[in-house]
Formats: sequence, C-alpha cells, structure tokens
Amino acid sequence: MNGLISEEIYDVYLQALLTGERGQCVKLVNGLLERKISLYDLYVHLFQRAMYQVGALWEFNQISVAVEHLATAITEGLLTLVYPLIFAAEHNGKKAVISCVASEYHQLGGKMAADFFELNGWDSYFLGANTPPEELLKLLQDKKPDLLGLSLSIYFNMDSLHRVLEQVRGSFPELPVLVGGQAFRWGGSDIAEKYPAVTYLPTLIDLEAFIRKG
Ligand code: B12
Repeated sequence: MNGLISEEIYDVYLQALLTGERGQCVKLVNGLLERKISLYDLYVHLFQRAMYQVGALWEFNQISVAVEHLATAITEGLLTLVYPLIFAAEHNGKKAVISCVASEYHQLGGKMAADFFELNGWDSYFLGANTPPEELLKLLQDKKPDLLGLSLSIYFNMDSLHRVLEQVRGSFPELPVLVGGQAFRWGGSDIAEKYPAVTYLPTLIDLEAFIRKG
C-alpha cells in the first residue's frame, strides 16, 4: 500500500491499462484525485510502477509491442487529468525548459518532471522526445529559462547528453541544468564532475527538494 494506492487498486489499474480500457483508467484516476492523492504517489506509485511492469512484460515477451504502445498512449492521456491541480498553483515567474536528448524517445518521465515544476509554481516548457541540440539552443535563447532539465532512459544516448551539454555550456555557461532518467542506472551519474552547474537527480522527491530549496 502506498498512500491511497492499495495493491488491489494497482492490480485493477494495471489490468485496465493492459486491456486498453481507457475509460476505466480515467475513472480510477479521477477517484484518486477526488480523494486528494499526492501527485508524487499518482505518478510514481501508479503510473511509473505500471509502466515499469509493462516494460518487464514486454521484455519477457508476455505482451506485444502494440499493447505496450497502447499502455503508453493511455498513460500520456491520463497525465492531463492533473492539469487542474498543477496549473492552479500560484506561479512565481520562474521558467524551466525540459526536454529529452536527441535520439531519446521515452518522454513520460521528462513530462512528469515538467509537471512537478508547474506544481511548484514554475512555468515549464516541455519539448518531448528526440530534440536536436541546435533546436533546443534556439528555444533557450527565446525563452531565457532559469533552468534546463534533460531526460534520458537509454544508456546509449549518454553521448547525446554530452553533446548537448557541451553546446549548452558554450552558449549558456551559467544556466543550471538538471539531468535524470533510467539511463543513469547503467552509469554516468558523476556527470556533475565534468560540467559546472549540472546536477543529476534520480527521483521526483529529489527534484521537489531541489525546487523548494530555491
Ligand atoms: C514506453 C516505452 C517505450 C516507448 C516510449 C514512448 C513514449 N512516448 O515515451 C517506445 C516504444 C518509443 C520505446 C522504445 C524503446 N525502448 Co522502451 N520502454 C518503454 C517503457 C515500457 C516505459 C517507459 C516509461 O514511460 N516509464 C515510466 C517513466 C515515468 O519512468 P522514467 O522514465 O524512469 O521517469 C522517472 C525517473 O527516471 C525520473 N526522470 C526521468 N527523466 C527525468 C528528467 C529529470 C530532469 C529529472 C529530475 C527526473 C527524471 O522521474 C520520472 C518519474 O519518477 C520502459 C520500461 C521502463 N522500465 O521504464 C521501456 C524501456 C525503457 N525501453 C527499453 C528499450 C530497450 C527500448 C528500445 C531500445 C527498444 C527497441 N529495440 O527499439 C527503444 C529505444 C527508443 C529510443 N531511442 O529512445 C528498455 C531499456 C533497457 C536499457 N537497458 O536501456 C526498457 C527499460 C524496457 C525493458 N524492460 O527492457 N520504449
């Protein structure tokens, strides 16, 4: 049991996700929101846990690629149910740009990080998957954010991260950069030693603490 999410609720949700019952997922999530579930519990103990399980089922050939795509598409839709909560927060004028690195197609984790900024009063600009470094730099020029967040799930995209960090450091030497995502399970979490003002944060709890610290 994690907060409001019992094992029973989790199992019902996972089954609905795997069978593509979008309406049932929406109902269940709305019920949790009515009971004032925290964004952290909803994102990590329901959405993330279920998506990690979807990944394990896919890896062991117990579900098809189509079912994995279906579960991902449903989860992306469910994130919009929290908009009333995150956009109701009082805003403080700070801005964060969040993006996946080039060649990185896993975008749910980065989107969740962007939502945490919004919940904590920042304006967040989420660029999604596979953003070319040149395009990211143009947007940074335009938005002039207080912070950049970069997400990667696949370890072989670590080179993309280094390439974009070289470019960002060249044009924006002092811009604070956060990096996160599952890729760091396989190494690279010492990235702060190589680039100034870059911080690796493994979880949304660390992210929230970082934001609140100011
Ligand atoms: C859905 C999915 C896909 C979808 C993604 C679509 C989309 N719209 O996002 C698609 C089909 C594109 C895909 C493709 C591939 N995938 Co895939 N995929 C997944 C799956 C099932 C779920 C991903 C997800 O949404 N997780 C849930 C999110 C919420 O978790 P998260 O990303 O970890 O994010 C959290 C934290 O890491 C952190 N965080 C993340 N980013 C950031 C950023 C900042 C700044 C901060 C502070 C925090 C932070 O906060 C988040 C919330 O807690 C995972 C399974 C898994 N374990 O995640 C496999 C998984 C990641 N994929 C995997 C693989 C192998 C691939 C492919 C290589 C498959 C292939 N042969 O083509 C390709 C690679 C594509 C690419 N170049 O990116 C492997 C990776 C294994 C490894 N050793 O690297 C996994 C683990 C599956 C598995 N069990 O084997 N995949």
